[in-house]
Amino acid sequence: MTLTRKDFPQGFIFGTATSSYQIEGAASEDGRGPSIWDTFCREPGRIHDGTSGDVACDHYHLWPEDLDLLRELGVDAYRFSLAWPRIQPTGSGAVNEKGLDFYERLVDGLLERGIQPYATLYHWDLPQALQDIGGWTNREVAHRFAEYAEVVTRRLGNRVRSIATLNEPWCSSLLSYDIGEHAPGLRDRRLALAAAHHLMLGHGEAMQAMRALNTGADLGVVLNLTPAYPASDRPEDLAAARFADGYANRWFLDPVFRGEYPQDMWEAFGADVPEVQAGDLETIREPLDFLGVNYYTRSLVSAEGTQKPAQAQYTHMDWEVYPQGLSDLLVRLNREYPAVPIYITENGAAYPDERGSGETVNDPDRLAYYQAHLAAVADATRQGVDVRGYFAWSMLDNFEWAYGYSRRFGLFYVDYQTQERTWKTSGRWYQGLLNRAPVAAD
Ligand code: GBH
Repeated sequence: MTLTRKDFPQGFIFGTATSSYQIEGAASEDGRGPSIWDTFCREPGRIHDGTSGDVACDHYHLWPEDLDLLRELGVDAYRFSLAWPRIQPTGSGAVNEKGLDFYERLVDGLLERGIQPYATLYHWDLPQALQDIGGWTNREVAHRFAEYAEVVTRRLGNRVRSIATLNEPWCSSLLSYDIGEHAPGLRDRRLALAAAHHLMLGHGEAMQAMRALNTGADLGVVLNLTPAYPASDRPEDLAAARFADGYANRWFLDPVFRGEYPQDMWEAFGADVPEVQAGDLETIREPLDFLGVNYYTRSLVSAEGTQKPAQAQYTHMDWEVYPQGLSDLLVRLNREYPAVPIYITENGAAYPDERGSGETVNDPDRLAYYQAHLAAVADATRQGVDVRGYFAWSMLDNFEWAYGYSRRFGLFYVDYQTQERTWKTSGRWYQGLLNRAPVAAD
């Protein structure tokens, strides 16, 4: 069964996504201040291949060519993030106009090419100066974030189709302060839950500040959701799966949609729970125009720990390929939370692509991953879930955080020596789905 646009609702948006630190490079150009990822990458042992985003895909310079590739790909929309330290090098106060100008050129460049800009304000590159006062564990940073959101929205709000506040607050809090895999690399659950609360508070305050500007851009937040399945129906496995779901998903979904933390998790976290001030949860519950969902895999949980089914397929990240998890997740969101338009803001897979001698990089596994997950999205829409669009992660191979350049997610292969971009078969397939004839190179 070949997928076509007709399998999706009228007006469904197809796009692809990137983030600032992962592709831009130009880490100290035009007044950009240091971010926590610049710092983290310099700490020995943090990044598996010892690299950083200093150069990355050099998109800061190559953006016009990259936007031409997007046009050739035929996407309706492009999701990118803005680097806060380009716009406010120390995270507060005066605006660095050169930084904001870059994003203005990018947005105008997209519009000129008929591509709708979907902006994300925060994809993890916190100004280092704000980490120096405690980062997201400091409530003050939430207020700084709302000011930054206002600055960006004043300039670009009337030209972008959509603004997401945060990308994956789970990663910026629990993965960064509890698990310690991302910047700033701490292992302290109490700090992690404080960070999570202030991230969500910053999201809510930013929503309110942006709402007041009335620009017409859709406003929302992007969550990474990892559905947790119990390995069996033993009560202890069910309980473990419920905890995993609370830790990964409900800790963020419940405050945003219900204005409350999940009771079972609040009890399980005991003394580590955050300080919640009067009014915080009301702010966090500010109504959304959309929810962005990033989906990569599921978890299969038993009381003994996470299981890896032997029959399953795994990507280069060692994440199980489980497309059913995406349709299950969407149906569940629709059933358990208030209806809101949903975008799949990221979905994709890493595979160890090798650049051969041919014109195209052959990546059948990634292509199959996209086909299966897009079919799962189409299936969810037939079950009544209001999914408005899908963004493939990622447009380009890029700096994959703790994995450096050792993991490739792109529709386009990037040769980091030459910065040459090469089409992958998955990119050609996506182009075909989008129903534009391949354009001959000129
Ligand atoms: C996204 O994070 C990021 O937004 C993006 O920048 C990044 O490049 C992309 O994914 C690929 O990593 O960790 O084994 O328990 C996704 C982060 C991935 C975190 C799946 C939870 C669950 C599997 N999520 N992960 S596991």
